Amino acid sequence: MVEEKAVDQLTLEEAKETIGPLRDQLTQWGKEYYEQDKPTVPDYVYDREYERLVELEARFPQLKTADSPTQRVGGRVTTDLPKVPHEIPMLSMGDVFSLEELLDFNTRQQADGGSDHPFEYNLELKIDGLSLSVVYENGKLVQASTRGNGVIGEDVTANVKTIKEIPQQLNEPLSLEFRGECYMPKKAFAQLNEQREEAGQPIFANPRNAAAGSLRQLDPRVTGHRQLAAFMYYVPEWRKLGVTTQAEALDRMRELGFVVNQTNRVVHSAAEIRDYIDEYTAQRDQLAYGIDGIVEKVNDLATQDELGATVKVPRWEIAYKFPPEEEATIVRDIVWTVGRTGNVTPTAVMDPVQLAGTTVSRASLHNPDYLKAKDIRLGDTVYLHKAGDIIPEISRVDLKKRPADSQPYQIPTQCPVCGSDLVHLDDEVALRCINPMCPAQLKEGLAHFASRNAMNIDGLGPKIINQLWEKKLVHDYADLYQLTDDQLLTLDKFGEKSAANLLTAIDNSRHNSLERLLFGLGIRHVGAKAGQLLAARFKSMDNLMAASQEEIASVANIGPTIGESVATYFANDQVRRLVDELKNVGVNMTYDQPEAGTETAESPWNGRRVVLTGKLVEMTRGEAKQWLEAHGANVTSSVSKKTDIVIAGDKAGSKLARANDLGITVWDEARFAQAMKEEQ
Ligand code: 1X8
Repeated sequence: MVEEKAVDQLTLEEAKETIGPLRDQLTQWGKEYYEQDKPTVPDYVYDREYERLVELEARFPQLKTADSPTQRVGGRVTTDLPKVPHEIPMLSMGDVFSLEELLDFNTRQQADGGSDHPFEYNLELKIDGLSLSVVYENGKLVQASTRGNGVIGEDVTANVKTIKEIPQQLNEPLSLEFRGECYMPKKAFAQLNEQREEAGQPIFANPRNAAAGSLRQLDPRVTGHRQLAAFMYYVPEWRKLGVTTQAEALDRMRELGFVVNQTNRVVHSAAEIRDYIDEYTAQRDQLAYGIDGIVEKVNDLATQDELGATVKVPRWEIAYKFPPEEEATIVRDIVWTVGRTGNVTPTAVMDPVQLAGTTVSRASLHNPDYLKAKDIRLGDTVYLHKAGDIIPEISRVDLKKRPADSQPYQIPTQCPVCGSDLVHLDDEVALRCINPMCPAQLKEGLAHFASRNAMNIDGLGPKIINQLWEKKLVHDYADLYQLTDDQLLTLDKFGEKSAANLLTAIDNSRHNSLERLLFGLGIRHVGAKAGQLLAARFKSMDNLMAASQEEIASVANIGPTIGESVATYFANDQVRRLVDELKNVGVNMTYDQPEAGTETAESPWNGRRVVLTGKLVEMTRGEAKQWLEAHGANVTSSVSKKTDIVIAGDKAGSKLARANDLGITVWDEARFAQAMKEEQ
């Protein structure tokens, strides 16, 4: 074979001739590898040719096609990167949302630090990107890693070498770690999304996600084309730099060859802090990169060390987060969806608007009380913001723009899916459909049954369940175990291989230990932890079904609420029939081995002590508790030094105050919702 010409030597004509066959070859190899599990070439051959295609497409974007193997989501480009431990943990930062809170923080910080005068602060912009650690030996870049969970990050050395702001060689032969923020400039982000949209690829929600996605590529060439940038801002071992203040550390980093943001300012008073915040709040949209707040650091580095850190965050720095952006739009519809537990929730559907980097057209209205309290009506002009910069929420109605013929919105009295009467149970704000055979609930229930912490049926996600449901192939959990190859082949994009894989996954789940089934059934209040406790105590489904409410309630950590719920559940004839059917199709009904912790071992929540306080809007405290426990957390009722995280909703009172006194990490609901999303 003739030696291949380097991509940068090719003419457009030559590129045209090579790119088609190359794409076909890679597609074929990809199929063999991913779908048939039968690769016909070694990985390095695939990788080499794949890289050639990436290069070709980068040099001749006009030759790029939507069906190119490089456009596939998932696949090789997003597989796991090697892990690296951080010798000095990469902490996150506490945050405040107003100048008042910031000044309160400063007063407390000064008192805690035993200082009789206000600290000098260095103010910096909070860049909307992801934290990066870079390690140099004798002035040479040897390792770069992401924050990961703060203790273990991902090795992104090869990718970071493509970022021109990060020198591979420092101007001095230092051996030291530096930290900063990797980000994607606004322009690069807009261009990237434009390209992706044209190529039919999913677009990135915001520059932060784009930067994270680009930095975590397996192929550094892909990263290289993403125009990432970085600002450095921290030296954990500052003494080795010969500096005494944060402002000096920034200057030294610049001398060493890093790009350091020039906007930092040393300040001494509340007035100066306010001015800085005001200036950058106003300039924010004009900057070439996204910022989501201001970082305030005690300028004197020795004082920083004295202040130290709580379990999670340094005491010497804090983030002031900008108030969320607001956009006006019009409510066109309110749609109601039925969840697994029969909870019927309203969602406002609005004219799409751009909000903090994404297009938004829907916002949850949570429950009828919320809707009534805000008096949101069809045709209303409303203001949207993003809670915690993530979840779209209606902040208020513009009454001046309300149409003259507007009517209060009528809350439905019938289930939108099955038509049965809706009820408001005592002590609940939620509207519920209590028909246990409501199709919406059954469908959601199937998804829960198959989910990772329940029966763990790999490949059986909501989309496939939806198809199985629409084709009337399954009605209840037991039907899953009767599915055949022929039936699965009728589903979209299902071939022999995927059908066989799914059948195997379903078949394997028959042998799960009892606790998974108990959780999977979706009995109210029975999370993964309660399932585990009940399975361990009763050993078999028959024993549990024969137990009285009191016996169940008396199990340690179970209590009367779960006791009543479980007893009521198993007293139902339909439930008993379902259990019989599950037995008949061979689902294991006994407790096998203590599985405690194994399935949740990887969750960052495992073993964490969490306290919930205040009123949550997106979910009930019970649901939050259930989720946390399913992910291995210990949810306790009082705040102590041992508490890891306090999740505080609206009107949180003494527990929140105590958490603040003890310096415990406090999350708002949006932050928690984000963490839940990350765990999905
Ligand atoms: C995060 C960030 C910091 C700074 C800027 N942007 C960020 N996203 C800064 O210090 N200038 S510090 C930080 C953290 O400690 N997690």
